[in-house]
Amino acid sequence: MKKFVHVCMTPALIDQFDVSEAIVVVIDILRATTTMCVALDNGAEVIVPVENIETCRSYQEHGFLIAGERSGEQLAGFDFGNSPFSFNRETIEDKKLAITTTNGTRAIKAAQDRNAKAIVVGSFCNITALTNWLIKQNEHVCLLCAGWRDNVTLEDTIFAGALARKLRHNFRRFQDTALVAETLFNSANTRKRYFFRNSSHFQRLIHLELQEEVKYAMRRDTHPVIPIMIGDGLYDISFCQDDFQSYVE
Ligand code: 3SL
Repeated sequence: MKKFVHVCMTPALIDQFDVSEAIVVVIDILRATTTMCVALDNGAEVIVPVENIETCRSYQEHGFLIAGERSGEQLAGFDFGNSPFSFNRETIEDKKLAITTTNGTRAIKAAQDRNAKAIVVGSFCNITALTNWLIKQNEHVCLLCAGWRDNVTLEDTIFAGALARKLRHNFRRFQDTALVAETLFNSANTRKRYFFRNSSHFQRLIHLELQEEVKYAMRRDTHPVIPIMIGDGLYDISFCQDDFQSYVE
């Protein structure tokens, strides 16, 4: 029997699917999960996602760099905001990073609170590596869209649809949300920029003059890394030598 793939459109709906028996893929295309993939691919040792601003700040005393935004803007006193462009080899290689974002880190926390079997991070920049890895695991999969403050967002749903379509032959859909997301992706596919342009978060980022970041977040397979939660931190999965189960249990 094939395993399920489920699309959870916002963290508010997470309780509709038992993630304790599933790999949760946290999705926040603009920009948190794109940024996390970039930072790990450029050599970050670990990324600790933190929900609360003050907790994140406290990591500074423990030798961490700290990154954070609220409503897209960098937090005062933080080393970085949430731009994928901030994390190149010079700034992040072999460094430890703690990060807090409006929705992305919150979605990771929601999956942790429900005892997800494993938590990984997805974005267009790692979609092929992630697809191949998920197919190999043969576990239930929950594609958890971070959305915006518990609302559905277009860009996360489009990505969930892209990934659900790639997984379609190896998994069964749990509910229609996977079909809805796939259908949206099919309409958007070659016109993603046009679709994104009308979305609320795109408008927010344009206001902050971050259009280059949006373009970057739409590119596929630029960072073929799989960030996986082990304890409190995200690590490049190659660190587990393909035996993630013995690390996450
Ligand atoms: O919501 C989040 O986690 C962020 O990715 C939002 S922003 O792109 O930094 O505005």
